[in-house]
Formats: sequence, structure tokens, C-alpha cells
Amino acid sequence: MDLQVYLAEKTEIVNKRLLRLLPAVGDYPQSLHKAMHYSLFAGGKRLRPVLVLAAAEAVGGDAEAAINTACAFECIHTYSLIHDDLPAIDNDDLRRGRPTCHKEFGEAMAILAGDALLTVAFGLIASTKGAAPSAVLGAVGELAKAAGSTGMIGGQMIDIESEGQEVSFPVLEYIHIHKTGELIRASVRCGALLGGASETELGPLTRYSEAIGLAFQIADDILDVEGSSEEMGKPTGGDQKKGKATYPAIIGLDASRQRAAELVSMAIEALSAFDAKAEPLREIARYITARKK
Ligand code: GRG
Repeated sequence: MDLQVYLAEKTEIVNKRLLRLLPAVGDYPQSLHKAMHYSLFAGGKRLRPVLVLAAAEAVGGDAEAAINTACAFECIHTYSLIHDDLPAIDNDDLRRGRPTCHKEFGEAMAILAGDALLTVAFGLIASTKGAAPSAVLGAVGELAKAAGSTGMIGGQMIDIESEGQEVSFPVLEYIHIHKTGELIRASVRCGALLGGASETELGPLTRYSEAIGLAFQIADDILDVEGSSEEMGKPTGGDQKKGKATYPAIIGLDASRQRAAELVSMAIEALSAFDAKAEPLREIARYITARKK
């Protein structure tokens, strides 16, 4: 299979559905909807929604059952980026190759656009058609936990508290697994649940998602050291300047590359009992360490 073609197809499906489900730019209050659309359609890779769709596909599920939840993950992800870029957190001026939301629209608007994207996400899941109600409820619970204080926000908080500190390896792993890994794990699990996965399928898919979630953040750390600012759409080297806890800073670049490669192998191995329908998930795992942005 050609992953780039697969990603482009799924991205188009997700973008079309986001446009259909979210308030339009011209809907009142226009300024708020403009800011939400600005960040949501800024050219993100759509990794999390694609994972939702690919996991549903891997268990033979119907794409329609998973698509609204796929969109919900992109809304939560975009909200986290908008808030992360704020002056009170990372104070970044560029994201996805253009001015960050607060640079373009002001801080109050960026806070509210993020809040609105977080809130709408749960409404999108509730509007799912074609999945068992128990699976929809399961997806709501998974996303709430993954995005909350014992998930992404918890990881972000420890990340902030660790800035400029000497960080132990277990704390570094806690930050990466929670800040980034939890949302990726939940993307796969929600797609699988909505696709009608059995318990036997959910276990290996969870192991897959945990391995790629951690590999993704390690790859992101490596890209911040050696990636191109142009391809990344933001200045690189920011982690070191901010004294962030990263894999390269704590175990070095070579060991970081090795760990990311091991995790990708573990992820692919976890899917050994799955047939060709899981090929997109296998290709996504390979892409995570090969990507340039
Ligand atoms: C809620 C303030 C707040 C933060 C939550 C996710 C997060 C924690 C902060 C965002 C900043 C960051 C570097 C997070 C790590 C996860 C990560 C690598 C995000 C970038 O994801 P990509 O590469 O981005 O998928 P695109 O732009 O392609 O969607």
C-alpha cells in the first residue's frame, strides 16, 4: 500500500467531515469561528484521526461509525496546540508554518477558540451514527481520560514543572507517555471500539498504540534537534532553549533513535495476528520515525 495516498485520502475525508460538522466561519460569533477554523485547517498531519479510521478498518469496522470521533480527536489535538503556544505556556509565534492562533487573533480569542474546540469534540462523538451505543459511550470515556489530568494535561503539567530541572528517566517517560502518548493510544482504542473490536483484538491494538505513542514523541524530540525548521513549520531547537525534558537531552541522540526504532518494531509485532486490513496501521508505525515533520 502507498501510505502517502492513504493519508491524503483519509485527510480529505476528515477535512470534509469537520467542515460539515463544525459551525461555519460565517456563523455568529464569526470572530471565534474564524479563529477555530484558522488553527484547525492550518495543514496538520491528521495523524490522530487517521489512526481512529485505520484502527476501525483493522477490525473490519465501518468507517462511518468512526469518522465523527476521528474529527473529535483532531479538535482536541488542535485545542492543545493552541493553548500550548500561549505566552503563559510555551510562548510560540509559529505553528504549522504560520503565526500561532494568539499571534493572529489575540490571547483571549486563542483561549476561547481552544476551549470551544475541546468542548465541541464531545458533541461530535455523541453524534456518531452506525456504532453500538456502548461503543460510543466507551469512546467518550476513553477520550475524556486521555485528554484530562491523568492523561495529556497531567503530562503537560509535569513537563512545565520540569523545565530547567534535572529530570530522571521515569519522569521523562511519564511526560512523554501522558503528554503525547495518551491521545494516540485513545485514537487507536476508540477507532477499534467503534469498529466493533473484540477483547482479543483490543489488547494487541492497545500495545501497538502505546508503542507508537511513545515513539512519536521521541521522534518529535529528535526532529527538534536535527529537523528542518522549514519542514516543521516552526523554529527547531526550542526544546533545548527552554530546558525541556527530552530523550536526546537525557539519553543522547543515538540511544533515542534506537529506542524509537525498537518501539516501532514492537508496535508492528503487536499486530502479528492481524490480516492485511491492519496494513495501514503497520505503515503508520514505520512512518512515525521516518517522517521529516
Ligand atoms: C492542553 C496546553 C495543553 C497541552 C497539552 C499536546 C500538548 C499537551 C501540547 C502540544 C505541544 C506538543 C509539542 C505536544 C507534543 C505532541 C506533539 C508532538 C504535537 C504535535 O503533533 P503533530 O506533529 O502536529 O501531529 P500536526 O501539526 O501535524 O497536527
